[in-house]
Amino acid sequence: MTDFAAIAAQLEGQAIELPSWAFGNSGTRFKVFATPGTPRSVEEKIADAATVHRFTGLAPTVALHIPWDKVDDYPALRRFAEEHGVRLGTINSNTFQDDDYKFGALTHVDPTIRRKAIDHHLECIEIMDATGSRDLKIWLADGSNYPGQADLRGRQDRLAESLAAIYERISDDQRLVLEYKFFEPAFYHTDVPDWGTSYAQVAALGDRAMVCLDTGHHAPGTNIEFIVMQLLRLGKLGSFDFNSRFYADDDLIVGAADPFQLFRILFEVIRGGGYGPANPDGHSEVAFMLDQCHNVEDKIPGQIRSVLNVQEMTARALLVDRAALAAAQDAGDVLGAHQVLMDAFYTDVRADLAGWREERGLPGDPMRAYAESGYQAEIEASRVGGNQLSWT
Ligand code: LRH
Ligand code: MN
Ligand code: MN
Repeated sequence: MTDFAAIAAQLEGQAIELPSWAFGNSGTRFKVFATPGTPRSVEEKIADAATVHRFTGLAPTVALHIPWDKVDDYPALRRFAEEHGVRLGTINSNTFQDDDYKFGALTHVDPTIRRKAIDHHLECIEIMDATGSRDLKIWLADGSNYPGQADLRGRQDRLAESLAAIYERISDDQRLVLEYKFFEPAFYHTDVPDWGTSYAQVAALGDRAMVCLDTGHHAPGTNIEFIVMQLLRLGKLGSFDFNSRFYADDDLIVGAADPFQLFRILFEVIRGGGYGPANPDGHSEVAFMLDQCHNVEDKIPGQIRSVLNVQEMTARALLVDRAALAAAQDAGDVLGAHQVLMDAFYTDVRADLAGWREERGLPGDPMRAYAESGYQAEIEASRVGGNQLSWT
């Protein structure tokens, strides 16, 4: 058996959730470039996400962001998704685009604003009930810009109270995941800046509250795989928002900026039992999601490239000879242990993965198959009237 054949079964059933907002137009604060064929409705975003799944077999669910993806009839949206071969996934709340939240949402000093923010989350949970979604993802823009502006401790206490009010409404088959980010839009302090704060807050809530790790939300040089290890060790790594960054929260294609970092992260997920149902030591399956924007490239191939990058690095991380690694580590063989890891990282799995896909009735080269499918030309020609959706 080749090395790849030995790990092939563990690739079965890998699922990477797509963000609906990746299909909308996005940009920087300088300019949003409109891409022809961009969806004009939530349904068109879901149809595009379903297309990514059809070409890769890797993306069976699509995350919604409320209110960006607000509709009148969620059961109908759920049916629409299922008819297109995908399911609705994580519901992302949004308390960062309302004037009332200028000085905070779940942490605000004014109880009426806090109540409004809590109620928004309760509405998200009702949507989850209708869509069949498991996860409520909370990311807060709460923070301050100037030392002295806010009572840091008071805000943390109010956050705990608000989260408890939301968690109370989460049902047994649902989870709350709290995402952290070290800066932006606030620049002096952020109320959930790091994994430790997110961990402290979710640990106080209960078993169904977990941490969401967005790979773009750390200071440069942060050892993200260490955080992955620690959260898995504590049983609190709920999900990933995958993307890559060169400078700040760039939201570029995962694995584009630093494929080796993606490999190291995935190795710790596997090592820590967080990877997939096929993992015999799996104690908690960590949700893989993308959180990306495609500002200058076409969005659907951008998403196809992204899920393929995750699959490729997962395969390489599965190839690590863990017995040899442990033996070298125990023997204090520094360079031997390092080499075991690097041997797996440098293994080119692309041809094997192409064969693996073909065996499953998928295109061996999904990027090429999409380019040749005519789908892009079709959406560019047909999506002409109405408003193309932007990220926000
Ligand atoms: C914040 C964030 C969070 C939001 C998304 C649009 O930077 O990563 O996950 O929901 O961007
Ligand atoms: Mn995110
Ligand atoms: Mn982000």
